[in-house]
Amino acid sequence: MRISELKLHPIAVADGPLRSSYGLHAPYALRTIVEIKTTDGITGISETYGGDGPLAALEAVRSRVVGMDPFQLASFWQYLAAESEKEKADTAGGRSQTWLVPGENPLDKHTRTNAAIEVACLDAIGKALGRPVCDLVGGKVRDRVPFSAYLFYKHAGGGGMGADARDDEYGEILTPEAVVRSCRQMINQYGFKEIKLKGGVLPPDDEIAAIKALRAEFGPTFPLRIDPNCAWSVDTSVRVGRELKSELADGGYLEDPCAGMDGMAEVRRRLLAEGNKTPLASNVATTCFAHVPEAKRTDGVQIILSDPHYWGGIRSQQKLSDLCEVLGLGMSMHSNNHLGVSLMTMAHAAAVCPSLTYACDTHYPWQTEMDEVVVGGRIKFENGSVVISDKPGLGVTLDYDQVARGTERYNKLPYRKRDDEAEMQQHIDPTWKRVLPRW
Ligand code: GKR
Ligand code: MG
Repeated sequence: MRISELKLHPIAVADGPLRSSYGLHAPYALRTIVEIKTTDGITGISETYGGDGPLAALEAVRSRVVGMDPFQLASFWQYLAAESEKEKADTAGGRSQTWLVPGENPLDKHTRTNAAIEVACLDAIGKALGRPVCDLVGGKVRDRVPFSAYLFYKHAGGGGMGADARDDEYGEILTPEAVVRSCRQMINQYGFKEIKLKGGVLPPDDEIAAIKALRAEFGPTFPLRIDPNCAWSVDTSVRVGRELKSELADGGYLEDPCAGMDGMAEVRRRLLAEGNKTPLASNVATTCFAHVPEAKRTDGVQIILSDPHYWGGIRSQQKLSDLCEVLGLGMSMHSNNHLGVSLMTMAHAAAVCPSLTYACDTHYPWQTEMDEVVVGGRIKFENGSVVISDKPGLGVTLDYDQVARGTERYNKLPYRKRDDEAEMQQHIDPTWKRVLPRW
């Protein structure tokens, strides 16, 4: 079996005006659907970040991918790793996501590209053999992958623009009452059993109040997390950790409260000194294998938030799971706006990682049926989990009409990258800047 064709479908997916410390989500999130065809007529698919950067990186490997045996994934990575080595000198700034969101960090380029090609190859192999992707890499350790209710502060609006605007399912969410209401709505619809609030948007006391309101409404059996994406200073992080000590206990965590591993390590030391064992999780300070030893050495991160899209793919995810087990670190999964192909990738990746013991993040509830590109429409959740079936590959195929609609939307857009700061200035406050720490 050889790869005979690589097709890249850039698409735009309606997205609501969600807030984070990065700024505001644009009316459309950008994604790329990757499709490979093999000489035996099999199609393999994957989904990755969108816009010019990720697309160019995929274009750059076209001649290496076409003609490749889809089983030869290790040598494909070897090739990309060598390319990455060559380019390293040109890249200023750190690898972390403190300033750059995933998809926009040039240092993620090779792991991101590897993941997109690896997953499409695994999907094709699975479809050729009639086996699910998880079976190709050792088999699943769980039949269902739990996801969490991922809550966001947001302005009114459901995403999209003009005649293509989506219904505003959740309405404006800027108060503790609205956070609780949106959570109830999401849990009723999807059955999630764990809750994460994207913070770093309102002053810390308002976000503390929101977490306390969630605890009051849902009780201690729903683990709670808050993630301000580095919006707080070390002092503020310690204060929030102190005030939310009981709410973040029992399966909860404090995620990337401040910028940098040293800051995270200081927060950890000061909380521990007070007898507060709330673990710190990160997808900002730790974004690649090279960050893991420092996370362990400094104790700045106790739970690594992986993501098959930029850690290198499903096999890298498994390596990370083993590493976390050896080092005594916890592991969960980060997300960005995505559709069903990514959801199934995340589910298969989580299903094969023994040490992934927390419910994974997903932005899926923020997207709608109108944008889904898989045949049969949106993936169903059962009691907050995605079921890993025996269907071949990722278990999904493309609805080409829907892909074409996504590409049509993409072609009409004036932007080709995610820029939450620019969106914030355009729609909310022309003077807004991403300042860290903000509080
Ligand atoms: O969608 O605004 C967002 C999130 O802030 C996302 O970009 C983050 O990467 O969900 C992510 C996180 O956990 O930090
Ligand atoms: Mg995070």
